[in-house]
Amino acid sequence: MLENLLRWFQRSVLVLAVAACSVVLAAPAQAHDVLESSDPANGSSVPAVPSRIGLTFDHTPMGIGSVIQVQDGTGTDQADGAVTIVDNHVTQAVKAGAPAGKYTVIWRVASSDGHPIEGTFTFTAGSGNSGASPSAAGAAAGAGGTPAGVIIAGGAAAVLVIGLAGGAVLVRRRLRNTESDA
Ligand SMILES: [Cu+2]
Repeated sequence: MLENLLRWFQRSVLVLAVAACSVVLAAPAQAHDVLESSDPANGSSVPAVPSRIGLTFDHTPMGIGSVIQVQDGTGTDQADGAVTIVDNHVTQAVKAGAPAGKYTVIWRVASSDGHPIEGTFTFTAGSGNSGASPSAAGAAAGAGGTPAGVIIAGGAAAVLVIGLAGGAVLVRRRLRNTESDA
């Protein structure tokens, strides 16, 4: 009778753990971030190369592995300094003196669910970037917030620990019963 109960409990813990893991795996697919807009907009013509490129996502990407290349017409990367993420806005400074012409922006960021996402867009600038580089100010601002994936994983781990602790108590009780029976 007690053995059956223990077996049932062990199975419950296993089911619970598997369920917790599938929540962890299922949640990310729904939370995959999407690029909502860019500045300059894809395919647009602007009077001059802007001093920074802006990307707006529907969620705040994680502050890891972000790369934004700003390639001029010759394929030279005119990006200046690191990518800056503030809320759902991702910014890349452009080198002062970046020439006029067609640009291709190649971006890659870590979605808030941890998946890498990437894309490209283009714009054409009538003249070069004459402004001072804002990269020093941009680099000071870091990414903030706790990634949702970390919270979910923490919750799953807590469920697992509670389940294992419960199982250990049952096993101990069962051992004590076995001893008193003997
Ligand atoms: Cu995803």
